[in-house]
Amino acid sequence: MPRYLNVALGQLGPIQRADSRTQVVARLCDLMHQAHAVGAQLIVFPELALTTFFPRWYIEDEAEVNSFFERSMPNTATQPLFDLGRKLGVGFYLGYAELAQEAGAEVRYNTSIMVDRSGQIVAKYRKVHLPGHREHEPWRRFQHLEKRYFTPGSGWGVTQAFGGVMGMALCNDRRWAETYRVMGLQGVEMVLIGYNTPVHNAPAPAHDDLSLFHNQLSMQAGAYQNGTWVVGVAKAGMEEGVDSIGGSCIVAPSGEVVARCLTKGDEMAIARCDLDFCSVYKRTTFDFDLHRQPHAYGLITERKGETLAADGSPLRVLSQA
Ligand code: CDT
Repeated sequence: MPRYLNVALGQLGPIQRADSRTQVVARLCDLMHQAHAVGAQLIVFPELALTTFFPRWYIEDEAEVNSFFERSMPNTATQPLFDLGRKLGVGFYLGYAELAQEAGAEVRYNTSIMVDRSGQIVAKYRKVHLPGHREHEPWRRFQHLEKRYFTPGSGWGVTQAFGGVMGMALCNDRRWAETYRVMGLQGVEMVLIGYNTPVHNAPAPAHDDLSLFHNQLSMQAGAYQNGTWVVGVAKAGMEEGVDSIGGSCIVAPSGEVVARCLTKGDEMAIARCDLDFCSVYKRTTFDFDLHRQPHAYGLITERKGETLAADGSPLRVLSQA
């Protein structure tokens, strides 16, 4: 008996700064209704799906920064989405900015949650790969201050939910092979990923024309090399003067795209995903137990990059004899 999961893309168009959370949640609920009408059991929403993508601004006032964060989940603004999901029997993935309390201090994370079909939060993920920069860089057309506003999360777990082995990642994580492989080693069958990706990349403007290609390339490679479904969902379009890519899609373990959004606005698309299709890849080409060679991969965890050790200290340069 195949394990089918009907998964919907819940792509959002732009959210402007003046838009209230109540307005945004109404849009999410509308997408959920559309998904339910065509048989979805799970809908995936973007990263930071409740507000505009605020890391584009350098904000000095801490209270103003915190106004983009959620102190609890669900909360008054998001409760209608949880209620609707429970009523319709549709689970969801939602990205938001989380203000956590840890040992009496506030810590900011870029977070996603997985909510099951009964409206219960069954997993939480905090973004590991925070892109961009920490200080104000006025030469840019707009900022990308995720390193300033967020603390990195600790890693990727997987969760038994929706009849399969589910994982989560957020935006920049999707470009890193390690993201998928750490979950692949835990048998992941579907990775849910929300993203906000400006078309323009200030340090590498020559890549702007390739931004949609790189988005899809990363998710297709991650899916194929780990024998997993990958569901990537954008917040797209012209938000506060910054254009972001769409291209939300569902990728099969074969690496093939089976569903894709066509616009840069609020849009729902759906695919029937057979979770058992993963095993064709996991038991053959990517049978990790049979074929991986961990003895050759030591540098992956020993080093941060070409010049730094994993702890960030400089690598010793060996003098040439
Ligand atoms: N949100 C996010 O992670 N966006 C990045 C933009 C990279 S340019 C600093 C991404 O990888 O899509």
